[in-house]
Amino acid sequence: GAVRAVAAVDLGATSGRVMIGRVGQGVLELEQVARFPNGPVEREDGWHWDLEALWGHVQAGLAEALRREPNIESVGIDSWAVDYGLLGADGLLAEPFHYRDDRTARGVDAVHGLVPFEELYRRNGLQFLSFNTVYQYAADALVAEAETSLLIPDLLAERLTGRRVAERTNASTTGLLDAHTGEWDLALAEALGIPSRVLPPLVDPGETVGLARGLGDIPVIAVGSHDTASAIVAVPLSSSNAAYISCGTWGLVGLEVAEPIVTDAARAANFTNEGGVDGRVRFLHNVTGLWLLSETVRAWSERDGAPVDLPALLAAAAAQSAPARLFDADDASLAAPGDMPARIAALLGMPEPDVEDRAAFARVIVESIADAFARTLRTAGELAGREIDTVHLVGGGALNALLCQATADRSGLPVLAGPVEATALGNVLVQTRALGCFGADASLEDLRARVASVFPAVRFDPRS
Ligand code: LRH
Repeated sequence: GAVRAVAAVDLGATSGRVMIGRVGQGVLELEQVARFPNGPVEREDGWHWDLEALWGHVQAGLAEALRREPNIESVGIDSWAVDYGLLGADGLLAEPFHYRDDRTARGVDAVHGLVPFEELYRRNGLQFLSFNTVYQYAADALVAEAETSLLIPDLLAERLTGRRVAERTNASTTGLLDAHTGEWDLALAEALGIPSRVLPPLVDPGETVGLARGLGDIPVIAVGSHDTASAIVAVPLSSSNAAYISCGTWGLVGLEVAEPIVTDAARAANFTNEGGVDGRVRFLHNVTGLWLLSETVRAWSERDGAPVDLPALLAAAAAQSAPARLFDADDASLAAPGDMPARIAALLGMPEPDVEDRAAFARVIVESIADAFARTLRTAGELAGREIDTVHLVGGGALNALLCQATADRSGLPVLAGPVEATALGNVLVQTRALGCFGADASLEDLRARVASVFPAVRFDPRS
């Protein structure tokens, strides 16, 4: 049959992109149409996202995609989780906050004062992250004035279609979705003083949200709008003993399971049960990922007054010997934007590196991330009662051979790297499945088999 085309908008915490996805007999490809930087912007009241800039890039990117490929049949949008915009009758009430803004600390105390974490976990299945939407709401006085609250991809879909909905995989990261039923936990919202009117009707990946008015009325199709949910669609998992690491700003390390695991042990290990496409559960833990490298390079570039080249730095890091000392990549002091080299040096108990020692320092960062990945893989296997035999590492981190090899070495497991653009691929696959490209009842396994056949993985075997 003919090759069909869709547009995928994929917004990450450090960059966004608009892609054309093409699917046909033996064809599964992405064409990047636009790529633009993203990041926290500091305002008087804290760290925000420049939503209007993102919206401008999304509109321009989609217009260019349609110019290049007039046959595009639909649009799907995904982004990082948890962040939201509050809407009144006339649109946004305020610029969305960045989840790394520390106002959420107040929200944590307020929420746990009303509902203890043990009970929250039983209900929503979410690991404790101080920025889960529920904590942000508790620190946000404007919630009381809002008509509705939309997570970032839903907010952009609303601008395209006028429809206000909550896509379910991303809604699962708010803390207000019942992990067992997949519906809003209205009793929990009420206990926390969150008005139920701000929680919009839920839609599932594959459903049409509405028609994009400025784009010739092509449909906006809900995808796994949580970027990690889309990424996991495109992980070519070969068996239930295969684990994944979706590695960008964060390293999301875990397994796909059929039912939430909300045991005391899972809670103590801070494992999450996020909603996946087709009702699958993403049982995983957030490990701080490439954020540590991107913030370090940002700090050095500011200090030098000239950009530090990350690929060159990583090449030099690979030539260093393996470090004796590591730091805990999950340490809370590394969460906020700021002087990352100074904070890491403080954790290591050593002075900040001179320019000539930067490669060795980058090596410590990469090995520390890999060490956290390896520990988390072991814990995931134990908690789920699975003998993990393979690790799929997808996302931008798959380009980092040093990280892939270190993860193999430290976990003792083969690492299969790629696809790099798993998130955009997952976005495209869910749209094109909804359009009927894979037959009426194609499963995730069918989609993953297609990924495996078109994107061969790069294999890293553990060295002793
Ligand atoms: C990765 C991600 C992750 C969330 C975090 C906020 O981009 O969506 O899954 O925990 O950002």
